[in-house]
Parts: sequence; structure tokens; C-alpha cells
Amino acid sequence: MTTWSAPGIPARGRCLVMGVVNVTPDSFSDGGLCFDPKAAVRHGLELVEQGADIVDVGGESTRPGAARVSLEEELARVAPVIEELSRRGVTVSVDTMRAEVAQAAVEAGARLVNDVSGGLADPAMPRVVAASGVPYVVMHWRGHSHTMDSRAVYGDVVAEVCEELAKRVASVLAEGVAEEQIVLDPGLGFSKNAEHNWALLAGLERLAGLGYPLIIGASRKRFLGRLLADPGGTPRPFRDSDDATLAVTALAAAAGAWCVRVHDVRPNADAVRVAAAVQRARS
Ligand code: PMM
Repeated sequence: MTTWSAPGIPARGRCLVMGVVNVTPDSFSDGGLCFDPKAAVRHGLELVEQGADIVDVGGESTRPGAARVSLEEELARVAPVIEELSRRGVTVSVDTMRAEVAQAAVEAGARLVNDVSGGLADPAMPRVVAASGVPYVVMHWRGHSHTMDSRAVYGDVVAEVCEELAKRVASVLAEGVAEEQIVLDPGLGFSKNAEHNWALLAGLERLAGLGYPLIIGASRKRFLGRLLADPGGTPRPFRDSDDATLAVTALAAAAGAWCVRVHDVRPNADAVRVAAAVQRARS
């Protein structure tokens, strides 16, 4: 079903699964689990065993309200983990908004740059990505974590996200990034409330109409916890929303997503296989 491909990332004839390794003490959904580099490498290898096609290594939390870490700190967190996972044959992506981190990560073996700011946070990013030749995730983003909730204002969220992503695409192409390097992401939860996230998931076909592979990151996000709130309105904790993540994965894969970014890899790897089997049976 999935006809999309990205240079250097093995195609599997189905939606790919990206497993998350956050080398941070305070991440949105798995804070602290992988702060030690050895634990991070161990977790990355576990995710591959569970079916991850790509392991996404990040050193800066993007949870709402999070403060930025220094360049030096971010580099120190991610570089050893990327180097070791790459040495062991894992397809690694780096989750960073900084060109210098992306550069160091690619030198350490990363095969994809995942920039949640889509090149807006660091103007040097597109040129570094262009020179590296690796796929580049351009996510829809309106500002850093401390301001993002106040920017969640849309008329037609799908139309505006499409429009803003198209502008980012034009800008990174002008900086030398090649068409085939580009992967798009609607940025669920980034300057979006629950209603916006659901509308974007309902509008994946319109996003796919931009003509680039799509990656979807719904895993353990607040909008799932809110959907699953108890009768008193208390949101479900992040970790108890993994079954809901799975449902999003199945729907996204069925809608033709290129990749899903998830924390709990094994069931999501099963879900993308189910979606691919249904699609094969249909064609
Ligand atoms: N979400 C987070 C971090 N990185 N990258 C992409 N491409 N898409 C996302 O939706 C995304 C991301 C925040 O989630 P986390 O704190 O659970 O990693």
C-alpha cells in the first residue's frame, strides 16, 4: 500500500514504525527512562527487536512549557547514543531543531533528521540537511514550547497546516534540500488542541495531497488522555493511552502514512502489518 520511500531508509511495503528514545530527564511521555546513554542504547535495541524500523533519538524535550537545553548539553546527550546504535546497524533518526546537532548526528551515523520546527528554529538547518542528503522531516510548528499553546488558533486547521507546510517546503527546497528528502508531519499537539489534532487525523488525505510522505506522532499525547478521561473529566495518564495510540496507528497506516512515531513499538508494529494486509487484500 505504502508507495512512499525516502533515501537510505529501507522500504518495507507498509507503513514504517519509528520508536522513540528520549535522552532527556523530563520528556513529555517517557521522561527520565533513557537519560543514561547506556540505558538509551539498550532501549533503542529493544525497540528494534520489537519491530521498530527507525529509532528516533532526541535530547531536548518538546513537551508544552519545556525550557530549551544548551547546544552542548543536547550534543552530549544524543551523540554517543546515535553513534552506538548506528554502529550496531540500527537506522537512527535525530530529533533536533539545531543544525549543529543534526550535522554531528549525521556524522555519527544518523540516517534521517527529524526537525519538529521544520527549519524555523534554526535557519542553518535546511543547508545542513541539503548537504547531508538524508531524509528530512519537516513538521508543522508555530513556535517553541513555552508559546505553542497560545498559537493554537485556526479557522480551518487542515487548510492552514497544509498552507504553512507548503511554505516550509518551498523554503527548504530553495535552500537546496531535494524533493525526495522531504517527509511532512502535521505536528499533532504542537500549537494544536485536541479538536485540531482530530481534524488533522481526519484530513490525512488532504495532507498527503501535498505530495510527500507523511509521518504521524500521536503516541501518548494529551489529546488521547483527554478523549479517555474518566467520568469526572480527569484525563487518562499518558502511559495508559497506548491502546488509543494503536488505534491512531491503524487509521494512519490505512490512510497511507509513511511512518508512525511511537513509544510502545510492538503492538504498533503489529497494527501496521494488519493495515498492510488489508490493503494488499483489497488491491
Ligand atoms: N512529537 C514529539 C517529539 N518529536 N517528532 C515528530 N516528527 N512528530 C511528532 O509528533 C513529535 C516529534 C513529542 O513527543 P515525545 O515527548 O513523546 O517524544
